[in-house]
Amino acid sequence: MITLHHAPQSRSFRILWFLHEAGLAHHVTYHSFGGKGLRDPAFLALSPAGRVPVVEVDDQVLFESAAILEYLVETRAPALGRAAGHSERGQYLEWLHYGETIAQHLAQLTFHHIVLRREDRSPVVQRLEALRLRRTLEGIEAALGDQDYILHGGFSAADVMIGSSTDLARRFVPLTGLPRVQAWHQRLTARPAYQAALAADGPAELYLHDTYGDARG
Ligand SMILES: N[C@@H](CCC(=O)N[C@@H](CS)C(=O)NCC(=O)O)C(=O)O
Repeated sequence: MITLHHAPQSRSFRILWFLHEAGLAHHVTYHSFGGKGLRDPAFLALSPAGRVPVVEVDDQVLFESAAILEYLVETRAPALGRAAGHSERGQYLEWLHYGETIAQHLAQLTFHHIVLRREDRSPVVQRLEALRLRRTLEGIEAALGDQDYILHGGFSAADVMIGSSTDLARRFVPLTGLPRVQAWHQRLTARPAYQAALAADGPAELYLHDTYGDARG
């Protein structure tokens, strides 16, 4: 049995969604960003920086979402990846890790719209990070071309990685002017596995509004 340490509306959704895509039996241990839970010594023993996701699998503990996805693809769901030697291997790895390029801006925007006290928030950071986040989505728009998914060969864990971050990005930047990203995002969120993961995400505690800042128009 795979155990996923998860917090709602966070990067661990990537793993939750993937587990449903791959049809892998799993147990979810829910954590909260409130309180000291993620800094508890017992949790720090699993995740050195006190972050989610963490996965317990095959008698090991794994952290870092892209590494976890790679491991699960390699050991249990090869059809959702591109193995070494595959013509799309390089692109697969690029987009798998691009999720963190998107997420770094999401983290800044989350701090400056939600987490920090109002007087500590920076409108400059809010504006700059929204522009930089938008730029990451423009990169996906250009790469999608006429494809249904980010790789020509079809749906993969790379779509899960960048799709999850794009889903959160909509809260800070509108997807207007990005028609391929919009269609791809709709395609992803209509997938039964995405919907099943959403139902298991747990109660929202971070993003209580649909949109913040620029995305409010
Ligand atoms: N690169 C890591 C980042 C993990 C990460 O920062 N997770 C956030 C949630 S999205 C977290 O656990 N934050 C808790 C904290 O900063 O205390 C990954 O992709 O797994």
